[in-house]
Amino acid sequence: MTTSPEPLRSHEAIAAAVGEIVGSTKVVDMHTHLFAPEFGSLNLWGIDELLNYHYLIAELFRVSPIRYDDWWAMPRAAQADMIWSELFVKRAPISEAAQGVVRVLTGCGLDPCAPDLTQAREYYAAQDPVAHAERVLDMAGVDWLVMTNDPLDPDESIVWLSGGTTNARYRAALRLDRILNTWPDACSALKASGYDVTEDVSGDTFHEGRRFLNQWIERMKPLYLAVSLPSDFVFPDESVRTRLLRGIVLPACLEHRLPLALMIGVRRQVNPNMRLAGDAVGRADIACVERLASEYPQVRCLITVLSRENQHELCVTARKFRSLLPFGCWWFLNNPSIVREITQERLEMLGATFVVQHSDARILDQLLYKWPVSRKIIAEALTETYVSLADAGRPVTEQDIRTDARRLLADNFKQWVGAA
Ligand code: FIX
Ligand code: ZN
Repeated sequence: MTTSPEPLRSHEAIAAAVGEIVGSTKVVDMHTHLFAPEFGSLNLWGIDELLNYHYLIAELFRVSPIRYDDWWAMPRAAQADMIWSELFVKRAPISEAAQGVVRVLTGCGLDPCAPDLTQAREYYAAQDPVAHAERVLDMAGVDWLVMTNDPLDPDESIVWLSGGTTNARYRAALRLDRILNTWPDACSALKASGYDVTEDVSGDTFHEGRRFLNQWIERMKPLYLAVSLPSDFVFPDESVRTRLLRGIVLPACLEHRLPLALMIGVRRQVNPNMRLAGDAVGRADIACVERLASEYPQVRCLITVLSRENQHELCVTARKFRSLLPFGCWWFLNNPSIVREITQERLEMLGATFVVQHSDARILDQLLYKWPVSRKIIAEALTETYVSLADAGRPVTEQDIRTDARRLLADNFKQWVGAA
């Protein structure tokens, strides 16, 4: 594609160029819960999975009086039928997650007003999983993506032990939640696999924990280590988590030159009846991130925070520590109104030195709505930014826009993790 060196003179010209460039720039989706086709049943796709997304399950419980136990006892197809009936047929599907399903259906030429799922099921039954995955990634403009890989998940570890994936469009991120958030469980699992660790983090625990991580880093070749942390996360303190961070995780990051992704602000299982849909949000203390960044300036951290109220503080903290790379609008923040606000704020405070968005997709086909929706808002925020710059007297060219779009959608992350 040729890029004109001429300054863009009007609001309309800037908006058109930004829309075209942001719409066509290939994305690296740096945090998803997707799996390559080799992972078999962990690779979720198709209409039944789309409807059983935990965002939509939460919305079902708002409109249906069904008892939680009755819901979880239902077969998956019947659950999908019920979500379709309640959220798409009886009501206009206006929420962001529901609109997403509508976008996927219309994008595939399917009827979003269908009375049931017959047509959609027939369509998906005719797809080959590998070819479908390639096509979805191409249609969404996703160059490649990063999975979330838990070495202590038995279903997943079996696949890694037999070779993992050779698909270059799916890269690994080694997830540390079980180790850093539920150490007693992780400790039992490690012991059962022959690692000499103790629940009170004594003896050889650090050495053995490092041995475990070294083996899984070798096996998965992750681009980064990752953990989600509660809103009451404190660093440093006397907790097991701080000891494991200092004794195992941060040294592993330093030794292997791997970034650490910190996703802070979740309050897990405030309603356990809702299972995966039962997590909530809380405001975190960003001073903990400052202390971690001060103590470990060599560890490059990817960082996202779940509370809207923490976003401004995160920008300020990133301005103070070059080892921090803010990323994405996570989970409850991934709604157009909030993505717009956060993206604008980050552009104003950080320029193009952050990762503008990740999809967090759990179902492959979600890429077909999450990315187009995000791209549109990112384009609007960038247009406003460049119009203001032009207004200040610095003309903007297509080359400026192309470079920034690449940085925000792919290059900043690639550089951070050292990916070619
Ligand atoms: O911890 C995470 O990575 C979260 O993104 C998920 O656990 C969460 O359930 C989710 O799907 C958010 O979009
Ligand atoms: Zn996630």
